[in-house]
Amino acid sequence: MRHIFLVLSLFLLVACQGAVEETGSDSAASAAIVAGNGGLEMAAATNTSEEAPASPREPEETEPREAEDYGSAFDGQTRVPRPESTESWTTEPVASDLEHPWAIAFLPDGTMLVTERPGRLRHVTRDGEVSDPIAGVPEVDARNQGGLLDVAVAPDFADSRTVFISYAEPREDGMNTTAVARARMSDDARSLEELDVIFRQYPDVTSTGHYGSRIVFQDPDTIWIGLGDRQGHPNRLQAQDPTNLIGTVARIHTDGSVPEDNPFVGHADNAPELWSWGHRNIQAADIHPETGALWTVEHGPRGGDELNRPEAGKNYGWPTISYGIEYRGGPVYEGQARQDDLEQPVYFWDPVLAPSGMVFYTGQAFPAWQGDAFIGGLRTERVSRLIIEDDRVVAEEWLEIGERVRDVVQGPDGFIYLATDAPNGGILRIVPADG
Ligand SMILES: [Ca+2]
Repeated sequence: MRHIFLVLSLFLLVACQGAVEETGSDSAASAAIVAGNGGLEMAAATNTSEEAPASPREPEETEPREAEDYGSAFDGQTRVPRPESTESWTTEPVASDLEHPWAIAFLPDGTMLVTERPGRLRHVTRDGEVSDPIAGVPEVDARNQGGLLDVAVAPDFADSRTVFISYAEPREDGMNTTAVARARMSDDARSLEELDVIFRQYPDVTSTGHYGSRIVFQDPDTIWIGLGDRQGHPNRLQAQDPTNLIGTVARIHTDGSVPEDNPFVGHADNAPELWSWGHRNIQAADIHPETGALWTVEHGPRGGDELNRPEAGKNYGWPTISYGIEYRGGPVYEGQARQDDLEQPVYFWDPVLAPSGMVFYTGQAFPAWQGDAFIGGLRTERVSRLIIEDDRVVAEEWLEIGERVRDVVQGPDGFIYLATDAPNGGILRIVPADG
């Protein structure tokens, strides 16, 4: 009886942690209220450069840190100054009535594919007209953080009509995993054809959190997949075990095969798909437009969200080291933020963003933003703009959106498109403000 009680308590603890983490709130109920506020009726967020701060070298962040004692490993690893000037911008609605949209991907004709977490993929026109659900999406485990997650369009889509989706896949015995499937989009964009599951994180676990799952292309034949630690003790301890794919970045070819130059190919028991390890929950990733390097952003513990530039075969430390504290309070295991043989993040947020979605901006609509990283915030309801020089963050600006931001992508028009996370969410875009 006592055993059952303990198991139940642990389950409830983990479940509550999942609900709290993405809101950064002590109350899951208040999160539901905030989420219910979504929709397009809210006034558009606007900022103009005339409102530039009086003291431009002050950090934008003024809230106290969760773990002040941890300091940082180098200057500029957290709370960098805000930039001195910015573009004038505003937001405008593109599409509405989407249930927890998770990802946006543009097709070559300027229309979009959008996932809704409960398990629907939709086609959205440039005018914001939303299609019926596209047929052929596999069954998903849509409990808690799970469901249909990322969508990515192959660089050769114009010829191949190939798309990729990631999702929480139900497995045997009540378990699940993060899967990636490749499919052909029918000519009328109404159904997925020839669907093939090319990747599964292993092992399967019993959890409904930390699926990660952003897909990015290194080249037309190779993708990186940012994964999660499947949340809570003991799952997350496996992020320090390189024989599995818990808490990793995986790298595979688009046919599902393993690239021969992956760091652990031929290394005894280590997972051949593994690119980097020791990650907590990667929900944002993009390729740097000049260096071609992979950058990722992961949900950390309370005060430990991280920006990383994952390199082949390296260990990014979770949960052995981390900034921040447990969501329930108290240190993460030994309470260490640094260790010589483990990698430091390029940057971390304390307090957290609850990050999701990332793009390096290369468009013409905002010339002053070219080369900067834009990262979505769920808890913070903002987009964080990072100015990066020589692989270090030198300035951070907050674009206050006023809705939970789940994905951030650049449109072919150079505008920045956002998926807003709510039961009645939608797509917004950031456009230049008049004048
Ligand atoms: Ca780390």
